[in-house]
Amino acid sequence: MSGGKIVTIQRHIMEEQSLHPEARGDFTRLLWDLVVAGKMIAREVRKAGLIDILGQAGYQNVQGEEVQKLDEYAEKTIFRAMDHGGHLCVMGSEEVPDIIPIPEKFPKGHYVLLYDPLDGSSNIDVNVSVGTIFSVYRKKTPGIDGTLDDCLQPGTELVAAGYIVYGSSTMLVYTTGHGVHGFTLDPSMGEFLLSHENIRIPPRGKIYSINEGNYNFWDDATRAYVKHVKQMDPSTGRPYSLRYIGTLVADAHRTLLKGGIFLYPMDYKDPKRPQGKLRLLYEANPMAFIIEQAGGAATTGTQRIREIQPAALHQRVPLIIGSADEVRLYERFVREGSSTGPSALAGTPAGQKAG
Ligand code: AHM
Ligand code: MG
Repeated sequence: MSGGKIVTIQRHIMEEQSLHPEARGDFTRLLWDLVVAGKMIAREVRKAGLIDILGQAGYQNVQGEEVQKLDEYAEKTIFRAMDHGGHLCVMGSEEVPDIIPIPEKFPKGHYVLLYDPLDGSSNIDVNVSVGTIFSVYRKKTPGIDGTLDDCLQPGTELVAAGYIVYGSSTMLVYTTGHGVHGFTLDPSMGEFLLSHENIRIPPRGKIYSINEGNYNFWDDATRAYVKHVKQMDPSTGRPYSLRYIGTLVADAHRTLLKGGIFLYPMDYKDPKRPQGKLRLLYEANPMAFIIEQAGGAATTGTQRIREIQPAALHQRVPLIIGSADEVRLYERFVREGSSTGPSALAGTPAGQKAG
C-alpha cells in the first residue's frame, strides 16, 4: 500500500518516464490517453444495468442516438482515444480480425498498442467484474506505418502492459518493467490514485482458479495437479479453495494480490480451440508480464509464455499464471506426470511433490 502518499496516475507515469532516460514523453502521453479511455469505459460500465431502461444495442435511446453494446463502445473508445496522438504506428484489438492502421490524416509514432477492450464481456449481464487489457511494444520494422510483424512480437519485447478491472471499484494496474503498481479510481474526482505500490505476488497461495467444467477436456497433468491441490495442505489443514470468476482480468487480479494459481489449459478434446482459449497477444502476454514483474510466473506448462514467438494475431495458448512456487509445481506435473502417472503424484501435500 502507498502509506498515505497521494499520487495521481499522471504523476506516477511521469516519474516512471524519468527511469527511462531515452524517453521523449511520447510513451507518457500514450499512457495518459489510455487512462482517459479507461475512465470513459468505467463510466459506461457503471450504467450497464440500465441498458434495458435506456435501450438495447441496435435500438435508439431517448435522444434518438443509437445505443451501443458495451464491448463495441469499449472498442471504439480506445480507438478514438489512441488513433490521433501521434504515438502509435498500428493497433490490434481482440475484437478486430486484422491489424488496425492509424488513419492517414494523423501522425504516426514508434509504438504498437494491442488491447482487449472488454474482457469477460459475457459477465456484464450478471453484474460481475469485467476489464480492459493493454500491451505496448516498440515498432521494430522500418517505414512509417506499423505492420503485422510489429504486432507479432514475443512478450519479452513488451514495453508496458496493464489492465483495468471494473469491479466494486475501478482499478488500473500497470508495469513498464519497474514493478507493478495499482491505482484506484476516485469516481467523485475522476482521478486514479496510487493505492497499491510495488505489488508483490505471494510465493505461494491457497487458491486455485480454473473452469472445472472442462475437466474431461484436460490433459492428465492438469487433472493430476487439480486433484493434488484438493488434498489437505498440512500448512493450513485444508485443501486449496476454488475461486473462478470467468473474467481473466478479475481472476488474474485476485491471483496477483492473494497468490495462488490461475489455469486455462489446453482444451485438447475441443476441436474449436485445441490450443487453449485465451489469446497470446491480448490476454496471455500482458498478464504474464505483470505477474512476472510482481515475482510470479507464467507458463503454458512447457514454455514461458513471454518467450513464444507469435504466429498469428489471434493465436490462442494454454495459460497458467500465479505464485512462482505454484506455477513451478504445475510445470513439474507436466514434465513428470505422464511418466510417474497422476496417482503416483497424488498423496503428497499441496505445495510439495514426491521425488
Ligand atoms: P472473452 O474475451 O470472449 O471475454 O473470453 C475471455 C474470457 C476470459 O476473461 C476468461 O478467463 C475466460 O474467457 C473464461 O472462459 P470460460 O467461460 O470458458 O471459463
Ligand atoms: Mg478477453
